[in-house]
Amino acid sequence: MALLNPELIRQKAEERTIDNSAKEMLMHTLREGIETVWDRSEMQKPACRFCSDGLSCSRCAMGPCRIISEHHRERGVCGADADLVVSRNLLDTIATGAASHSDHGRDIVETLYKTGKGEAPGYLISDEAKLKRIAEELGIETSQKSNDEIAVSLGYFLLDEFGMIKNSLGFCSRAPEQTREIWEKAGITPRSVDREVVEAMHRVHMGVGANYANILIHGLRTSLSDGWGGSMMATECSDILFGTPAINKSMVNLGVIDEDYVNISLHGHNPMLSEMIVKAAGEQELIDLAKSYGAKGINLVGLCCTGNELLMRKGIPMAGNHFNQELIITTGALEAMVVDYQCIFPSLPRTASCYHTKIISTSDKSKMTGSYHFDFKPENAVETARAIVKTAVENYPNRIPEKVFIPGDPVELYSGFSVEAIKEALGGTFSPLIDVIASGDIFGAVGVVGCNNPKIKHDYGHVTLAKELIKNNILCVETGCAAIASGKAGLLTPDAAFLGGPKLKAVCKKLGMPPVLHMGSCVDCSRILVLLAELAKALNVGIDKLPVAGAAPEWYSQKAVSIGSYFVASGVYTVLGVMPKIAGSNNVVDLLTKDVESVVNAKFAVEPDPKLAAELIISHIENKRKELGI
Ligand code: XCC
Ligand code: SF4
Repeated sequence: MALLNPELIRQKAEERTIDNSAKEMLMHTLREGIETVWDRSEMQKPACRFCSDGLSCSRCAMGPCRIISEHHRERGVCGADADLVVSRNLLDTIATGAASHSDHGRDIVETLYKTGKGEAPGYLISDEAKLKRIAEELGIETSQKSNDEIAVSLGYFLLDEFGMIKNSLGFCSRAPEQTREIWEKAGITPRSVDREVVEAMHRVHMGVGANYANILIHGLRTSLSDGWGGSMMATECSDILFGTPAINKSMVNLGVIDEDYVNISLHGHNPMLSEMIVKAAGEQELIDLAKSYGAKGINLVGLCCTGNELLMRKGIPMAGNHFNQELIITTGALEAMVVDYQCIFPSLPRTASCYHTKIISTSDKSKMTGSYHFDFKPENAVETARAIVKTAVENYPNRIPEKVFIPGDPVELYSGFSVEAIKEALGGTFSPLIDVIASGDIFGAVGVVGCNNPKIKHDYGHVTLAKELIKNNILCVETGCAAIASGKAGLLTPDAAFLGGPKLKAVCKKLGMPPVLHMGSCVDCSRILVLLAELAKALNVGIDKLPVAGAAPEWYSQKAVSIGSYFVASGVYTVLGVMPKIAGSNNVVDLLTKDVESVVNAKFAVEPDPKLAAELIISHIENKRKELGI
């Protein structure tokens, strides 16, 4: 790698990303010979065709098996055919994603419960009104109770939904009646979070599920237990603990690193960690310590979804999305990267070994070889957060000034578009939004979500799709790494309205809103579900009737598969930019891209070219508008 000439280096960086600050850093890594996700992706090529098509199975000790029809290997040792191998692999993927979101949700619910019990010093109920509102919505008596008591009851109620005594999920009643009827008829109403995931694991065991359709239908049910269960709990309880996001302004891209400060990046997913680091980093004693080392103070920056949580609630600047995580280390000005779980490259300590940066892991679920580990728990959160920030500050003198290279200027963005914030901005009711959708001033709305994946040029899928959609007067609501991509590209400001079609532009101007709304982290895709439910109920239809769609142009994670599945199961047509590992079974492909429509009135499509994906979405929205008679 280090042998590339400057022109080749520039070309390679151009091929890999459209994020300008990332481009500069990428050229830097190519010059210095620092390995990144793109290099490893190249080294993995060519990918195994059987794995890519979902045709390999290593579930049991009679295998591993590969289905190779052209060589008459039609079945694994146990007798499983292509349909079964592919569908089982997919259910495994959905269950992994649902489990990840939901286990994050459980950590938050547990923190809320312990906060009420007085066992989590340092945590507070930040949104008391929401605590009451959610408790009452779930039928919990609040009138005679203190906030702490309500937190305990609500926490207990939700923890109970992970198990199976109740066999129902409270937040499912938020879905419109018509949507719930579809679930009932299809037999996919989720019964509890853990039950669906455990049952999925049971069904993929050798000799259990042997009918691909039956397996995939359970995949939909499992994903619903994530979207309307674990993820929704994560969102709602995070709002209660840390505040419901309100519209705010901040900055994004690798340029948010400030050479004069102790820089700490917060990477991962759960705000129960990152919010505590924010508190600690605001303590005068630690700021003074940073100053005593010659820094001007402490600069916190976000990455990925925990970054989104902080951006949404606190306006903490955002360094970037998934594929910015290695590049931020190569600025040479990052004292510590604090991580919890999910989407954290296991090789980060290796990247950091070329610099002074300390990778600090905090979750006993997610220990990393080569990281500094702090055992972070609700009970010890305050002291542990302080110790982590102190470690970062004390690392400042180890910075090697000759290695510091910080690219360009950050871009301005607006975030904080929770459902509550949107409603408030509309004057306390969704009717203005419904009116502009009905009049066609907003042609439709699309949830653009998900990750980065080296199979798609970094951020190109997200940004191109969003631009095409707004050009056609379609409002984008985004979460996760997609939202960060739009932020870096300048789409999250009211000024970006000039890129929108004339009608959307006028609406954005009138309301002073961006054409692309940042609604939060990946668990906050549940905010999109709530918004859809509100719109559908106002129109007295199921979600499947709305002129809306979902898209995951650059998805990579199992969580994204779960999100895509609960979008579809909730009635939302969803276009993926990366082909899932299902091509080995025509039956599975047909079921997901055609036949599932007869069950939930929505389906998947796969289209790697974001411009063509936009065409698919526009024509879908056109059809939905016709059906609705608007
Ligand atoms: Fe991870 Fe949530 Fe994907 Fe980004 S979008 S790469 S899942 S951080 Ni959530
Ligand atoms: Fe092979 Fe069947 Fe075992 Fe899978 S479950 S490894 S297909 S024998």
